[in-house]
Amino acid sequence: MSAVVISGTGLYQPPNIITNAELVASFNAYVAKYNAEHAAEIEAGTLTALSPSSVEFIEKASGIKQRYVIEKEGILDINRMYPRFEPRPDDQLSLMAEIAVDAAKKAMAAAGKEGKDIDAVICSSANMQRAYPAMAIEIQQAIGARGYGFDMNVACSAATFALEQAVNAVRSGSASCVLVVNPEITSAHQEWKDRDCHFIFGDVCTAVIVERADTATSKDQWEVLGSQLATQFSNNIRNNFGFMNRAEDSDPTARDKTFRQEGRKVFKEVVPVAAAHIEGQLTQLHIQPTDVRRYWLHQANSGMNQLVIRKLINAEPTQDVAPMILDEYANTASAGSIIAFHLHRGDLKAGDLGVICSFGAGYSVGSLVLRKR
Ligand code: CO8
Repeated sequence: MSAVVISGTGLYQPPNIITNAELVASFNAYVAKYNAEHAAEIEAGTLTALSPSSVEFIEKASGIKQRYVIEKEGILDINRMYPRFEPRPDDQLSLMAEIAVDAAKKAMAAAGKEGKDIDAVICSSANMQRAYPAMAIEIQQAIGARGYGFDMNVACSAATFALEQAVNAVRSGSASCVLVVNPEITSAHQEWKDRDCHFIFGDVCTAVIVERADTATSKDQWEVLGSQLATQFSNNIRNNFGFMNRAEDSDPTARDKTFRQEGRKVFKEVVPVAAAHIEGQLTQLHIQPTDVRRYWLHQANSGMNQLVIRKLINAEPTQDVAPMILDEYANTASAGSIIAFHLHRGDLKAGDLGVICSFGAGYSVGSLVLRKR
């Protein structure tokens, strides 16, 4: 049986940046307007005044300095505060497929593959643009791939969970070369009016090629030594938007129909789970955490990643051991650990070990142990 390798990655980066200063200026203008418009109710105690956000808080609490977004004006418009996208006719490539195709073509070029070489497409992200047909099948057609495609969603762990499906498909022989794409248009389901989370997310798309080692021609190959997935139900990160909303006569614009979380609980509960998950997987593979040359971790909060690394290697986390891309990209849901892997692996040598690990809503944790060939 041939080994299974990751032989190429690609990244779509949106054209617009929103800095923390721009975001906070817009948010605070919205707060001032809201408080002025509701002054009487606030005075009477029937409404609570909104509090302003601050750049200092955002950078200290999260490590985020800016985010990329596909559309910026609608988000910063205090009378709207979400992106403005033109609806597209059914015969035009949908936006989610478009960014996925962009990232996919870059990953295919890196792996030396054409559409005809790919026989499975998995589109996996924290939210899908539509219910059906599957985004993956539209992407499959757009890149000229063979075989089959399907969508899946495990929120922030969507990429690692999809990679395990890709690895298993190649191992079992149901596919020989799989494209995994993670188009994350988080700006459309982020809650930009909520001070607790308005700074967290950014848009992006990542793509990964997984194939049999004996078909791989890329100079940059990463053997997948193992993958491990775990889930445990929690309501601490939740979004109730869905096809039942209409039948339940619930308001599709209500607060529970966009991203919401108990951030502090998530922080406390997920760090030990993620560290134990990685350690457990490494133990099974007879690898010490300190033998791992690089950890490409989920990018939700710089403090979280520092704690995970400290628990694992009992040393100060450095950019060399666990590179952070959060400051530039913010939290990009499932794509974060893959962006880190995409941007920060060129200096590793044959034989070096690395771990990709995601953690987030579900709760969910997914990890892959890789060895540079
Ligand atoms: N500006 C100024 N002050 C603020 C702000 C703000 N914007 N927000 C809160 N504060 C204040 C609070 O009011 C509070 O004040 P006080 O102490 O007086 O009560 C104080 O700051 C501290 O507030 P918190 O306790 O909420 O702040 P934390 O230190 O916990 O930091 C974080 C908040 C950054 C959110 C932090 O808790 C965190 O990062 N937690 C981890 C979250 C995480 O990893 N979540 C994963 C989500 S991603 C995922 O799983 C994928 C989901 C699907 C994608 C969805 C895409 C849209």
